[in-house]
Amino acid sequence: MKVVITYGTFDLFHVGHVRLLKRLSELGDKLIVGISLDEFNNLKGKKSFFSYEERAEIVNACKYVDFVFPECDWEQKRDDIIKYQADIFAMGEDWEGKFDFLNDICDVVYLPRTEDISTTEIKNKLSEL
Ligand code: C2G
Repeated sequence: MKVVITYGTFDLFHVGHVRLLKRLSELGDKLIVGISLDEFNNLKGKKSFFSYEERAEIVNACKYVDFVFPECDWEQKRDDIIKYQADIFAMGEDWEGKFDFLNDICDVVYLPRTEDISTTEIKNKLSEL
């Protein structure tokens, strides 16, 4: 059973998120996703439109995802990988290199992002309506 782990805010769930989760699910047998708590988003300098609970419910409803859990801080990844026995840690390539320090306990993979869509762009376009 190959377990893939990833993390994100996943606010205003869009095709960029779906396509990434689909590709991640194809890397293994089980995909687990850490969803950023609202408090952690504040640390990331992000304010999400949907609450943690709503974002977790939406991502958990995605057919490519097997399990979601809270992402509370930057430091929990190593413990999570061990706790969930993850074989692959994967993120979109905007994080390229940022998590290579985890490669002593799992494979670290960065996948191409989907161009021309992001939560920020959606918010900007909506504000112009
Ligand atoms: N993503 C993507 N294509 C897009 C937008 C996002 O592939 N057009 C990917 C990102 O690369 C990331 C995932 O979708 O791997 C989630 O993106 P965000 O919700 O923006 O997550 P982020 O704020 O980057 O939080 O500890 C890691 C952080 O929690 C990641």
